[in-house]
Amino acid sequence: MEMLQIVRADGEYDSKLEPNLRDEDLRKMYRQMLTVRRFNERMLLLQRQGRIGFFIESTGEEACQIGSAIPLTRSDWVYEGYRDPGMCLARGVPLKALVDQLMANADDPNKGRQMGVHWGYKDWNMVSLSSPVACRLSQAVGTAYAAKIKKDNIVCLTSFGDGATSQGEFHSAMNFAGVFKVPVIFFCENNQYAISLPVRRQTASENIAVKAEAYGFEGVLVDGNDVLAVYKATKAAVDKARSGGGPTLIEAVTYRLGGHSSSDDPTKYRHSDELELWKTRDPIKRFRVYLMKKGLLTEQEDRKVQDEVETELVTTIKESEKVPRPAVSSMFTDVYAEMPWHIREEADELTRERSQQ
Ligand SMILES: Cc1ncc(C[n+]2csc(CCOP(=O)(O)OP(=O)(O)O)c2C)c(N)n1
Repeated sequence: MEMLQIVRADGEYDSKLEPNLRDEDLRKMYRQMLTVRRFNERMLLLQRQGRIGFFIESTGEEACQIGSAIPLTRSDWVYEGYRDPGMCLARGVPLKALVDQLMANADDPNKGRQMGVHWGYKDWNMVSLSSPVACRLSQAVGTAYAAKIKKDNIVCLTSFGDGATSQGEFHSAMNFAGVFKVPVIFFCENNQYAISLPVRRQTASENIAVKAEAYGFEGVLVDGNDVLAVYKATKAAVDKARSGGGPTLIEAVTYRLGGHSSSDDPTKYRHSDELELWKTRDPIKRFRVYLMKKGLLTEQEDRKVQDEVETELVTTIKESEKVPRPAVSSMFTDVYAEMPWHIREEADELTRERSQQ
């Protein structure tokens, strides 16, 4: 199986394969990838300073996140992963909403109730993330199948890691999607590790994309550090799903440059040589060179974008930190349409106790 690559690690590109994107779209993609990179760096620092509780980095996986989200429309549905803040941004979720989520403050649309990095933005059709590995796959298949029955012209994309492909749920979701020709895109960000377990211990198959064959639909292997290749593969899968052609499994080959989470030390289980090799394949560096070769970015413009992204982040963090925690009373709301008596009793008791403190 050949891997789709349009822009090589050194920024050279195959003009015959370039997707049809406007100059302003390409510049926007670059800016969004940069935002994800700086967001990751800053949030990890905030975690180390005790200003947020927990964080999961996605440094190195920016092309996967941006390239896969752009081909979707606003009415499509996304079951994103914790390593997909860029998918949120590319769908239009404001940066502040991401920072609010991590700060668990009152402006967070989910009112601070979810675990950090468990994104979920109803207004952008991004479903609140469930932690168990691979459980999003069948949720996405269910949503896409329902849309098919209702004849809603939407597709559903779900993103997951290489580790998820060893779960039974991966098999169930892929099998159901194949049999019922469900309009779903399985987007596997193969970042080479499931916490400390390398992908070679995950499967004996030549790759993950090839597994789609067993379920009767197409599997596509793509360079996950090449944003144009990710875009092109996802766009084709989205168009196919929307026109009734059923599911696609996309394996985007990438690398997690950081740890699994803010609680992990990757030097314990992987060699620095490997890390250094993957740094030479950096998705942002190569896209920058590509844009410069195309005459769409100068050194000066690059510095300006970098500064703007940095300023936006700093301002956003300041704003989010000013927002108070959600009101304690909010923990009793949103569970039932009408509050039942036993919850009312608990809420009243808490109010009484707090007023006596
Ligand atoms: C069913 C289940 N088992 C174990 C865990 C603990 N866990 C959280 S993330 C993770 C690794 C997932 O790896 P992968 O699917 O490759 O995604 P990545 O984190 O690399 O993006 C594990 C084992 C879990 N959340 N759910």
